[in-house]
Amino acid sequence: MEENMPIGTVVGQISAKDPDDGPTNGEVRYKIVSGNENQHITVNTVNGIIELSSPMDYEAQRSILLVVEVSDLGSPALSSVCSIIIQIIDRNDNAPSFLSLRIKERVSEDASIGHIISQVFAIDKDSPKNNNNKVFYESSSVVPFVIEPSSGMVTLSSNLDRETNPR
Ligand SMILES: [Ca+2]
Ligand SMILES: [Ca+2]
Ligand SMILES: [Ca+2]
Repeated sequence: MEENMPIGTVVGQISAKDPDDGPTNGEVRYKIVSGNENQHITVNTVNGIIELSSPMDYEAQRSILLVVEVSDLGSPALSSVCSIIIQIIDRNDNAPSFLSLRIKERVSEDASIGHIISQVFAIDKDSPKNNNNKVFYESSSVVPFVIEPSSGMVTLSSNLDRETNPR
């Protein structure tokens, strides 16, 4: 199941068979007996439909363990349990963010083209699967620097002149 799915999304259905005859001995009821720590899931007592009761965040929790008990209505009731693991699939719901928003570097005006000025870093909390956390750098201002898209390395792209370009 993907993260951020709406409440009420049907995740699956459990079904158990009871070979006994009759309206009570053969009829079953489902109940979550353990797991489901953060109460994200409900299981319908009668039909075993597994539903989402609060949205999942992959970055906070990657799977849900459910232990479900099925019991008949006989007297005494007979039951068995089964465990279910629901894996959460990442969606690209986090934008990358820079580790520092302002970087100040001093560059000599006679630095040559290609001189390394700085390196910027950004992180993205999504999973590496599908490159959801892969970061590319791009500069949107007209400056005498270029930024290497994958490494974030900032280098000088034209000659500086303190008299025309004081900062
Ligand atoms: Ca998320
Ligand atoms: Ca995500
Ligand atoms: Ca992302």
